[in-house]
Amino acid sequence: MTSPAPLLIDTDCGCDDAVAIVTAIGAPEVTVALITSTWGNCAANVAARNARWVVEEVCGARIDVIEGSPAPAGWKPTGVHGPDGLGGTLGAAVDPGTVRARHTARADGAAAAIASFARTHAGRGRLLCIGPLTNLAAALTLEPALADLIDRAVLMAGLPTAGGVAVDTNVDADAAATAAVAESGLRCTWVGIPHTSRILLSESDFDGPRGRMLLPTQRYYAAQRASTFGYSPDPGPRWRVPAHDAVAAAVAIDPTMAVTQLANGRHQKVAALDETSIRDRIRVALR
Ligand SMILES: [Ca+2]
Repeated sequence: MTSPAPLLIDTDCGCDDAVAIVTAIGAPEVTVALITSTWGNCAANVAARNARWVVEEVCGARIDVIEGSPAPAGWKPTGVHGPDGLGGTLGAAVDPGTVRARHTARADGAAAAIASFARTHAGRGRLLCIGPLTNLAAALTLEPALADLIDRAVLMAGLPTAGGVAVDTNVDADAAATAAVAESGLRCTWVGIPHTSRILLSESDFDGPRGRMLLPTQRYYAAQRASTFGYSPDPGPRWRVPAHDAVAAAVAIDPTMAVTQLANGRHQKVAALDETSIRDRIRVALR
């Protein structure tokens, strides 16, 4: 068996990001080498705090988390993921004391960390980007060879159409960054919302030790998403929550879980998913 592929996760750590991180850490095919945070579901510093909580408290792991650039002036989170990005479970204030600050952040930020990861793991490193693409676009500028150094980047985002039509939150949030990534020579797999929203998780998927820690975040997120996607808003046993970012994580872990179409250049977009295998993969990781 080949050694696990190094994986960097770039995340605006909200409720579905938390499931994605647990899924990736639990996968034997990859080693999560580094996590960088970005703004989106919450501010980048809150996302870093949230990711640390998932890594350390939920998974009992030790992985460096690097805080990304702050959001553009005037940006405010939608609140879909709660005031803290995790359904209110951790609180909005970023208090280093709430999660043990065992890791040293790079002073030069997330983009430099992505570039450094790419050079260290040249030809083998994979990226999983599950927030706005601000950090990745900055890394492409910082390291012109990034596209050739990275084995594959899996993005929880729809590949923008030729007309620039808005596709989903991660695409819209930083449209300039999305365009820069879409026009780059990176080997990207774009996993859009029409596919990720098909895989729904429910109460019984969270009955293991890790799942139980995430359950309050998922109940909150499920209630927020019910009206948009037509899921049950019932807070009882019928609630459902879209696995969005965890679906992209599964594709980053095992590319055979997705059937893709070549879109342009080195960019591929998902045409179909092995939904049963992806769901099973997430369930096992939550135990
Ligand atoms: Ca996300």
